[in-house]
Amino acid sequence: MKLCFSLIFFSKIFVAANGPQGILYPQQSESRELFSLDGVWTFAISPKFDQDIGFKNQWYRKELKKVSKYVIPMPVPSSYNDITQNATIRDYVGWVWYERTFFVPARWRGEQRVFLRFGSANYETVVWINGVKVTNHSGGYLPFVAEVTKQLSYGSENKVTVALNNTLTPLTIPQGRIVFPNNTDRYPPGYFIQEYNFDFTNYAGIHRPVYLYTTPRSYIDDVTVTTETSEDNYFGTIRYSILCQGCSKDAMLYTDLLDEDGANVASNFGPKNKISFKRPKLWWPNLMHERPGYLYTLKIHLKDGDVEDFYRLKIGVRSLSWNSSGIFINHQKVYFQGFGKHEDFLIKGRGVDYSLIVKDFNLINWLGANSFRTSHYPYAEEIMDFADKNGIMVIDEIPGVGLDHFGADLLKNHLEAMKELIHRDKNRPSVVMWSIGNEPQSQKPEAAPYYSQVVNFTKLLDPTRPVTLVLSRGYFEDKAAPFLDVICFNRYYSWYSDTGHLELIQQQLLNEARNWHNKFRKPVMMTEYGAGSIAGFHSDPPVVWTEDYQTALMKEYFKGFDILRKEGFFIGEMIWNFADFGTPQGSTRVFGNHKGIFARDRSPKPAAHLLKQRYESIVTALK
Ligand code: BDP
Repeated sequence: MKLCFSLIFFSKIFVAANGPQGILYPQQSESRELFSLDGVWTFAISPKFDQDIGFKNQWYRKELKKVSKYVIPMPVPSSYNDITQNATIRDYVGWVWYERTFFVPARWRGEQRVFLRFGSANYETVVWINGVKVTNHSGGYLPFVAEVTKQLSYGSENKVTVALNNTLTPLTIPQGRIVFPNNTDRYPPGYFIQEYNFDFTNYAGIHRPVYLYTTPRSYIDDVTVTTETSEDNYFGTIRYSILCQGCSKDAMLYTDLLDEDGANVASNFGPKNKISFKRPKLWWPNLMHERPGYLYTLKIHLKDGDVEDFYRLKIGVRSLSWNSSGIFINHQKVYFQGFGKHEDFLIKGRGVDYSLIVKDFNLINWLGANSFRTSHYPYAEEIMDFADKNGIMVIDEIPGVGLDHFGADLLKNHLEAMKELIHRDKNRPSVVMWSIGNEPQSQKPEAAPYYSQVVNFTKLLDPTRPVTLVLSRGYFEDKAAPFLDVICFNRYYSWYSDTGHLELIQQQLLNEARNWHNKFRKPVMMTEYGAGSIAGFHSDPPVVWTEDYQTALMKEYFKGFDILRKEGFFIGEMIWNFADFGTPQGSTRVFGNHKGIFARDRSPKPAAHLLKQRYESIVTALK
């Protein structure tokens, strides 16, 4: 096998465009207009062996239907993989093209700015407005924005063109490789496959909403908020700093803190200040308070001569701290009862879908869960908003899944992804921990300097949250754990190892969790355990793949968790997975991964009822 990456797939090297520094979620306000570009776009793939044709022939200056033979409608937001009946599109690796037209009102001409913002697109994206390049972005799960004021035509029709490439290489986050088998007896010339070391479909497309929005010439570009509470939670303090663009030195900033009924709680002014007040309504995790997820609104008002801008940011007031045995919110120790999830559904793949978001949060509440991990990449802002307002604690994970071969170039991309994630999610009360990756080859000596740098960088950007890395190598060989605040580990006793031997689970779980804690003296949490079950498969005594085996296995883990919790350092359990999900085809995957407690369509398996009983009993025991 010959490994070849980047050459044909990333033959264009793009210099990052200068843009705004903030990535605030767009909103309508007294001074801003918001216009969605979601809907049905025009779509075409590039010919397999002429990947650069769209760039060479400047497709962005023309209409796609005039330059490509096969142009089809494509929904945005959505993955493109499962939309057609065409296996070439489902499995496509390389450059695809999207295009749509839209009108820009004449009233937008003049004294304002217009921005174009993508919630995410996987992986490498280039964007043109009316044939002029306005931005490019690398990375599949984070937003990017470009000012397009000068490129738009006002009071007339405009065109946006997007080129998107889903190729993963050893330098992308996550990594992948393009393999050209050189056995001509078995493969035609030029045949290649995309391989990657993770267990979920590398869905591709414009996955999250696309917005056009306006701001005044001087505008609020970014806000950073941190909060704390006094030891007895009687005082709350909010510290904020606000970044303006285009402002004169006389510009003034005013802030109002509004409660959920819109009543003013406190006011202040200036770009950097604090608001302290008595008896704050705190942001509590679900089930730790009768009113979890309380959110205030920080209303920001910029006045620069005649120009005014308004932005409203939802914030939760809470303290967050940690030590060698736990994480504390508002000075109370928390126990994580949740799961790993995926952004995954039939037809849309990873595309944002409000019906699915609301359904999933209904299920999260039904289960009595208080947390999830954004395994194995940052989730949509639309999902994170629900976590904030439902009091669901989030372990916010970067797409550094299954990393191997730790070099300087990979590190650069990893740090950039961390920077963008923190930039996007820094103000969210639900985010209580950063996860800098999942199951890397952390036994390798190079993993030590690599992860020490990722942790240091993360702490530099955000000293207010603990940092973890989800580990799968043994405590005796792992090189990354010393740098972490919390040890998260994944293990599949009696599934991948000692398959069928439920009687070994407790012993293995207890020994391993204790060993992690004894060696590193940090809080320990299990972020994955579970078993696959096909809905409708049964046996007694249970055998693997039946629903009975899944529940029998869970009961053994629960016994172990109960013992560990009493020892003080064990801070949480997250089952793998919330729901069945799509994976690449493989002989160990039966139409996807079936470790969900819900099927992919969200119908509950017996495991969901059992988990609900467990999570409810943990809460009752606390009362
Ligand atoms: C773990 C991975 C997760 C997989 C899971 C499994 O972290 O992404 O889906 O195994 O095999 O190692 O089900």
